[in-house]
Amino acid sequence: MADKKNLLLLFEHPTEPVFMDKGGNGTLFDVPASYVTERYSKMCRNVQRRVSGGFEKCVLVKEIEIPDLSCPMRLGRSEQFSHFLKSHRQMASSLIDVFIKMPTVDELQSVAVYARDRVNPVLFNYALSVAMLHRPDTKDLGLPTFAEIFPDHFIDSQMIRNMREESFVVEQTAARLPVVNSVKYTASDFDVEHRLWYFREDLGVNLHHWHWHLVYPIDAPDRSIVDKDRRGELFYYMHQQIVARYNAERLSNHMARVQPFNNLDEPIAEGYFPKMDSMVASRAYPPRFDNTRLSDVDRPNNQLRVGIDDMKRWRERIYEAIHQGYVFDDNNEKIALDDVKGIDILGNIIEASALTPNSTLYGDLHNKGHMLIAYSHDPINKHLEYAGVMGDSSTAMRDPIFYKWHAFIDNIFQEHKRQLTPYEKKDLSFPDVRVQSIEVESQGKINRLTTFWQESDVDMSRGLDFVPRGHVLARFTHLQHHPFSYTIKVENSSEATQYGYVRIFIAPKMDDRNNPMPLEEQRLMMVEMDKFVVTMPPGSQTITRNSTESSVTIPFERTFRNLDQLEELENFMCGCGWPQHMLIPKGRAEGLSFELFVMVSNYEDDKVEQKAADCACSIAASYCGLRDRLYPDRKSMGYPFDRSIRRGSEMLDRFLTPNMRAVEVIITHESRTEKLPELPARS
Ligand code: CUO
Repeated sequence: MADKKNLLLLFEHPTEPVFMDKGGNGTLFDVPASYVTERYSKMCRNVQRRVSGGFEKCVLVKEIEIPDLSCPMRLGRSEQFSHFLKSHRQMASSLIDVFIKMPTVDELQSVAVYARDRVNPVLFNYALSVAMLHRPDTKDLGLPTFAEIFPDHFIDSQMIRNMREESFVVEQTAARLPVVNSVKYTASDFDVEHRLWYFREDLGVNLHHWHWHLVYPIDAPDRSIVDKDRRGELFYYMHQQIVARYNAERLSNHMARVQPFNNLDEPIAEGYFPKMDSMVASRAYPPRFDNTRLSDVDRPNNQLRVGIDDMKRWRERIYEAIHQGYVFDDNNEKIALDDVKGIDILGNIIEASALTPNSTLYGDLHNKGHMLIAYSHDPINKHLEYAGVMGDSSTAMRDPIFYKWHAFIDNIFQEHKRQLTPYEKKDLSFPDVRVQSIEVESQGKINRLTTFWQESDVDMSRGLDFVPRGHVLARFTHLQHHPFSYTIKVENSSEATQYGYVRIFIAPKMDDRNNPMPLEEQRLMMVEMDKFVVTMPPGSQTITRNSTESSVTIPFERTFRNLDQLEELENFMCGCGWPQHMLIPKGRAEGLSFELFVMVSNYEDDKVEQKAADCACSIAASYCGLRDRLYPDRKSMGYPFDRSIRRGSEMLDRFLTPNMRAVEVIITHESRTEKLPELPARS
């Protein structure tokens, strides 16, 4: 019986032949001769002897009858894979199906070894990841972070070159120096949008987005892989939160909120030059020049044909459905867009996932939008160029247009939310429970938070192909904040113990013109910080909670980590989650005013009956849900700010019921970098 952990080795060194050593300790797959590709069939054993320097561990690979892989093999090994492309999703689905149907880990390992050198490496990674995540016998494995396997999706080409040089020249791993990621390398200060480099190009932010789309595939061979609890709603909410967070960063940088990309005929003012080379495609990610206009895309090689008229038609039909309050399914039956399920249905329609009730009528608005933008530099493949960064979930968030695009998408969702009856006081109150006070404390200061820059390292060695083995660290500079804690004083004036759901949000106090922000605007900028259950015996009590416990984030070590130090039980869904180091906005040097909002709602009304967790992973549920379980909150995502505000509560203080409280918090940015300790001199 194969050790299932060996499957993880198949992710490493993704473009090297499968028979090369893996795991950094000379582990070799004993590949059956019939599995070796023709190119290497005669030299495989010699190469193994040469590269391994006497291998320490040999993984036996069972020879089986290989299922038909012709569908996933249609995508060339050095082409670019995108899950936003339907044709690529079909290929991935077919491979996921093969992997999932293998009856044992032995057979899964066998077919994966065979497929690895024959299908596109990124497609292989995606399909094997999805399959392992959903197979009962592999889902407890902690998969390697995508950035460690495909560093080219996260760092500039200069850095990859420097890491290769370091690996090649410095034989002793301990003597290798980290390769430093240049800060602010994608544009000059002449580009105003570049002030947001630290958000758009952050490793953890991009990893979160890639991971989310892996956990929630658009399409899969088995509907249950796509049909997760409130999946459409989570698509809406997670992306709405990204836009809200981005807007808080824009205000921190004295910039107006992002303008939605409403007019598809209008040129895209913001260009983006990624300065990254794809290791798989051996090509640079194409740039997009300032003021590029979208054009109809017709790329037969990608089986992609979509016009701007298609997009407008889909958008109008979706708006019409929202205003009518129902959509039509494939059988022309009406499905109501009601208060509870409406947003979930719309999420599946707009994204559009395989759960859309009618893809003919409502099309594929969001995914095709990504591809229209991603191919705007070469819409008819005249220059044989690949997609720009918008074509891939691991790179899309680098580009300023991502936020304009998703602000446009969010506007559609918000139009639906505006049709719903605003929450009345009775929908928001929790009788007998009063929040008496709230404060945050950090470094001995009350209601003052501080951000700064920090350096951190990630070992990228397993993603570097065709170079000598051993650790190679990439050093990133990223935003960081001092940890903080909330202190919430609550009074339960009833005579029974009550259970509360504490919901914490933060939003800027003033708008881009420095005017106090009406709640109807501010609610769209409310960023979820945490959500947790508390037990409240009768009387007053003090609740404390640390920022590191947030239900939105994954711990810092999950982003900047060393694979070797991971606990084995860490599970894959835990990789999904907003990075802890980006929990709060940057703020300003002189301080920027935010409102911290706390609500304690009645957990008896909010709780969801569900089976007990079968794994330790229950973090970051707010944006990522819980694996194999229901979303742990019966309320609509974003509650209580997901609907228009009731009349008479135009500003936050008038919205508050006794079970809510808000306090001003100032976020100050210190422009200093917390460096890592000095490194030993190179020997
Ligand atoms: Cu996550 Cu547009 O869906 O990027």
